[in-house]
Amino acid sequence: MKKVWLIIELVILTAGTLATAVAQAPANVEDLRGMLLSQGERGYLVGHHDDPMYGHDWKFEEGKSDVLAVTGHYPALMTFDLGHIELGDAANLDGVPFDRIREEIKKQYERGGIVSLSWHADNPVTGKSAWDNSDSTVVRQILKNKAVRRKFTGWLDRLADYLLTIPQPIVFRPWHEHTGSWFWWGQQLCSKKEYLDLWKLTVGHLKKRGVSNLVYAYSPGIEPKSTAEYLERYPGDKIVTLIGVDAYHYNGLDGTQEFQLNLGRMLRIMQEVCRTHHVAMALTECGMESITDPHWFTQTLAPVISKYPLAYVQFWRNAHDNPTHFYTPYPGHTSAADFRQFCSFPKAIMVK
Ligand code: BMA
Repeated sequence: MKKVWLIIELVILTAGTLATAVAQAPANVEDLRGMLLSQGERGYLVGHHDDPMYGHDWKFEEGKSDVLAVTGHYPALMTFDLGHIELGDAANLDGVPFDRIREEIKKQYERGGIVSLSWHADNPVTGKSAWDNSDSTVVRQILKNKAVRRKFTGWLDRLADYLLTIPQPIVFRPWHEHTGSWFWWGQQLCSKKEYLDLWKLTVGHLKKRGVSNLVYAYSPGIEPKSTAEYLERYPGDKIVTLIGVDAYHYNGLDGTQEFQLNLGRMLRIMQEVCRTHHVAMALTECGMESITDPHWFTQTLAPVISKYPLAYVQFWRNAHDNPTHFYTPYPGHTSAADFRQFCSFPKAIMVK
């Protein structure tokens, strides 16, 4: 009998949690800001990059999602990347058409969810990718060299043209992981002032072009060791609404302790920042590639994040063309049951 009640209770709890997911998507940028700032008290939106675009072994199938297939629900946050919008391309750096991103944003808000966009912009000096860190004068040249500045503001115009076609309020997360030095805007590639001026140029230009549907996210990597280091290149509360961290679990089971220590330190730092700044906090990217630990979500990640008021937890993408590059399980994967459990925790928010 007891067992039966326990099962019924669990079913009610699970159904209740999932049914009370985000009831209504924010209608405008003020709603989104308000939602993010108070979201942490209610629980974290579960997020997945490129979720409805492709998965472990499929691509562009209407309504499909690996998260949906495993949990029965869509993630409440979907994230997409605008890399190559600056080139005037029809599809982004991972082959996802920008028209399709616009359509999926609309669908996600109809479900009651939200969207965040990142931008792996190419290197405007060398013409290579965002990861081309061969030249440490790129940001300076954007700011000081007339020809490069003209080229770059042209890129911002293309970004603005696209954003102006999106009516929904969006979390925009440019110049991310800048505390590392793998992107052309990274720590060793520009000075503090140059980095901050890059932000100002970006935000100012988009505003000038009439883009008014963005709240901005600041998302360092796990390099900062203190609040001061975390805030070293912080653009300020007037620009930023949400602070985060991009934290990945490397080295399989051997890397568990290191991941938990790094993530724990970053979350403590971010909570400290939230005490003195009017911002929300989130895990802006995370995951364990290939999820070789079948209990990673409930036993490695959950214990570290459980006591923090995170607005969202965003898992990276499940590539369709690289069988080991995935961060949420697909049906049949050894971590599927664990992820399902993680997504049914009372604090985890999904959408129908
Ligand atoms: C990286 C990898 C790449 C991808 C890039 C931009 O982390 O997933 O395969 O091209 O992000 O989305």
